[in-house]
Formats: sequence, structure tokens, C-alpha cells
Amino acid sequence: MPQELPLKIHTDTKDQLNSLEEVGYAYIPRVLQTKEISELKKAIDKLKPFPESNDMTRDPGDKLGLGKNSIHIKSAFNQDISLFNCLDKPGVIELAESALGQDCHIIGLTAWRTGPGRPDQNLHADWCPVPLPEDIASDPRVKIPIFIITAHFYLTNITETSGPTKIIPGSHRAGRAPNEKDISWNNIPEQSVILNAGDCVMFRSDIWHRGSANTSTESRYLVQVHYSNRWIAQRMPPYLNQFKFNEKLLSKATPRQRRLLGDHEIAGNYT
Ligand SMILES: O=C(O)CCC(=O)C(=O)O
Ligand SMILES: [Fe+2]
Repeated sequence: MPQELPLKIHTDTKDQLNSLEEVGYAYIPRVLQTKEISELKKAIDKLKPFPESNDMTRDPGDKLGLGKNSIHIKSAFNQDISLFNCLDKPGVIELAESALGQDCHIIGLTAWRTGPGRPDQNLHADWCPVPLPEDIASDPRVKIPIFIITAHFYLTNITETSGPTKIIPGSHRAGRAPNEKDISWNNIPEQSVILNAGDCVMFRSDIWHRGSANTSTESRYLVQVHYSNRWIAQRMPPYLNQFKFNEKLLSKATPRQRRLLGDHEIAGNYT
């Protein structure tokens, strides 16, 4: 039986940040209530894929080899107010800001519906920003900065058959991304993120993880908010000035939401 990832309930943001630094992820339970969950699922069902943004759907094309009923839509905040409001959910944004700086922003926001038959992803790191020899990366005196974190908002109860995210705790200390032969790190196996709809898990980009096969009959709904340190460029496809913010949604944004979308104070020599 696959091992379950320990999901510790943290007392405060400092304790959550400590978890991101020590084991590479933090659990934040009950971030979304029932009404928000159902609004978000409805919003995801209505999302329009833009091929020029490399959005993916099961049909036609199926570039990701996604399962039945699957979609993967980037910049999903731009299409619906409930997705827009995932930018700064209370309980989550405080951790993003304390890990990445009070001037952090999002580099993307992706909505997924992963249907029955969605295959296993390979174990990967989204980005390993500081490759190091393993003995240095694992030395407790070395604190590798966090540059990017992703918040996973699960909109479906997750069991072993619904395609849980798998994480190897502590693997950000490997100093490298996994190769195709790696199935564990430091004798620690991958572990399944089993939780309830409305719960959130935040993880740093250098942690080894993957999405797993959906062997159930239900689709798994997931919103990913990708936060980064301000110095990391935002990436909202289609590129070269073709992406246009949805003016109607932007007109309702709070100052913090605008900053998360890139409306920054000028800073440093590069602005
Ligand atoms: O589907 C998941 O649970 C994980 C997805 C993932 O790791 C990715 O999109 O890079
Ligand atoms: Fe990933």
C-alpha cells in the first residue's frame, strides 16, 4: 500500500514556513468552503482552452496524454471571478508572502480537471534553482532559498484512486531534480497527498513530486497557484504581448491582487 504523506496542522505562518524549509511542503486545511468549492468546479467546467497558450484538453490534440474529460488551462484567473479570487486566499497568501517576500507575485494560475484514465506523471521537480552537490544541499547549515512555490487547492476529496499528488518529503535537499530511474530519495519513498476537498498543500519548486494515475470513475479538480519571488519573471501565455488581462476582473481587483498580477512598486536598478 502506498505511504500517506504526513499532513501536520501548523499553529501559525512561522510554523508553516518552517515546514516549507524543512520538509519542502506545508498543509493548510479547510481553505475553501463548500460553496466556493462548487463555484470553482463550475467555473473550471466552463473554461475555454486557448491553443496559442498551450492549454490542453483531452480532445483534440491531447498533447499531455491526459485521461478522459481532462483539461489543463493556464492563466485561469483571467476567465472567472472565483478563480481570480484564488490569487490571495486568506491562510495561504500569508505563507506565500512570508516565504517569497511581501512583494511576491504569481507567475501563473492553472486549473486542472484530471479525468479517469489520466496516466501517472513522472517524478520531477518543477524547478531546481540551485543545483548543488548532495552533501552540500543536505548540510543543515545550508538554507536553500525558496524561489517558487505552488499552492494546490484540491476541489475533490482525494483518495489513492483519484490520482493523488505524490511527494518525497525533504527531497529539495537532493541538490538536483530526479532522473527517470529515481523512485525515492535518501531511502524516503514518494508519499500520497490524501486530503479533503477545500484543503491546500503548498510546496516548493525543488521538491520531488508527481501527479499520479486517476484509476477512479470521477474527475479530480485542482487549482494550482504558482507564486514566485518578485525577481522571477511572470509567464502568462500567449507571449510577446499577446496576453491581455480581463479588464472586467482587473477593475475589481484589490491592491494586493493587482500586485500579485504584476502591478509593482518600482524597485532596484532593473525596476
Ligand atoms: O497533478 C498533480 O497532482 C501534480 C501536477 C504537477 O506536478 C505539475 O503540473 O507539475
Ligand atoms: Fe509538478
